[in-house]
Amino acid sequence: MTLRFDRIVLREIRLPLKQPFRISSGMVTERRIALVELQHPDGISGWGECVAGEQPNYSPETIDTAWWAIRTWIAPRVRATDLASPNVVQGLLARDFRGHLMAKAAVEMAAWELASRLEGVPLSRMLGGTRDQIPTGISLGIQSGPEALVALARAARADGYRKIKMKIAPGRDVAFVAAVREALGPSVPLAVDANSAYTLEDSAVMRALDTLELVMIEQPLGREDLVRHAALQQSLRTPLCLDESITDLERAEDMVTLGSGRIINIKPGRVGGFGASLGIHDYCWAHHVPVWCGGMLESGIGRAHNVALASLPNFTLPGDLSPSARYWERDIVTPEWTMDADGMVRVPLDAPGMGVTVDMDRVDDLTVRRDVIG
Ligand code: OSB
Ligand code: MG
Repeated sequence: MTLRFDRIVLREIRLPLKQPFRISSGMVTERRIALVELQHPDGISGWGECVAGEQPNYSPETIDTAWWAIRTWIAPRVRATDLASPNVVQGLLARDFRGHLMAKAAVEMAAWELASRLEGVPLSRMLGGTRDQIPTGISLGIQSGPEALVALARAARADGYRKIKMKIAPGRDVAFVAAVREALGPSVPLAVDANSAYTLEDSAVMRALDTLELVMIEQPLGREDLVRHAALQQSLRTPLCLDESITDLERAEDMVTLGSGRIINIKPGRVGGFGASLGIHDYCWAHHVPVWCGGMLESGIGRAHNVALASLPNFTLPGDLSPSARYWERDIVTPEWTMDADGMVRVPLDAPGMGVTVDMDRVDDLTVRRDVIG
């Protein structure tokens, strides 16, 4: 069946988090999530989720800029057109059209999901995935004090998580992370994520973190910065991992050329979708740079896309792919996402597409805005 979609339904849902999530640049208590449904003329839908937040504190995009971009520029380029494969969508959305990568990704990834349903294959396998389960890590938000963080880290370990990442900010860093290292012992994989809260002036903090045997320090410096990250990496034993700074394949190439980091957190929603993610994955594999799949507090739809991507062979570090119950009282897909006692999330391989069903009653209940294009 030809890949095409004549109608796009945009929905905004509000999904309250069980616990507020704080990073160095802001806090979220309720997610405002834009969902994309691409409708094929034969009645089959492909689903996507936009990872843009409510505030421009992680990237310049927000749910509202993404909504506008999808309506105004993205939909007219790809709707009601026969597409040779989902691979062409990235190119169609790139020509003379800068930025808006999260908005583009929501539609691009929905096109892949639709294509995998039309072809009758699991999304994971359409992307080139080879694994059937993914080792999973947790990302813990900034807490009021070291004791609170230690308690959460202990609980995460007991749940089976394979990696514990802690958000840090100036003043809430070394003492917090050292307390967790002390409490959990030397062999537990720990990481930190600064979301760009530091500068090269903070070398004392970085040197102290460097003694804590971390798997990585994620995005310590500015989101557009590769030069200073290279200088910092030179001075540390701990690998730097870049998240915000890697917006496309060329930025990944620059990271390797400059030595700005040794690991990449690929979030398909950040880089414009699966096409760019596959390019970054393959490049990193060829250059012996491990990658892992980060999260953006997605609902079960975004989670499905991330799990499918994380099944590719060079995703060798645990992904931030916590199960549904960690975030929500009730997710918007069935079955909900779960993790076993060994910290593994199963890749759904017994059905075409993303492998979970959108709970339309639940989505309807949560929808606060709806827009139909076409
Ligand atoms: O930097 O990885 C990040 C959430 C919001 C914004 C940025 C980040 C995060 C996370 C959440 O770490 C990970 C998850 O989805 O569980
Ligand atoms: Mg990050």
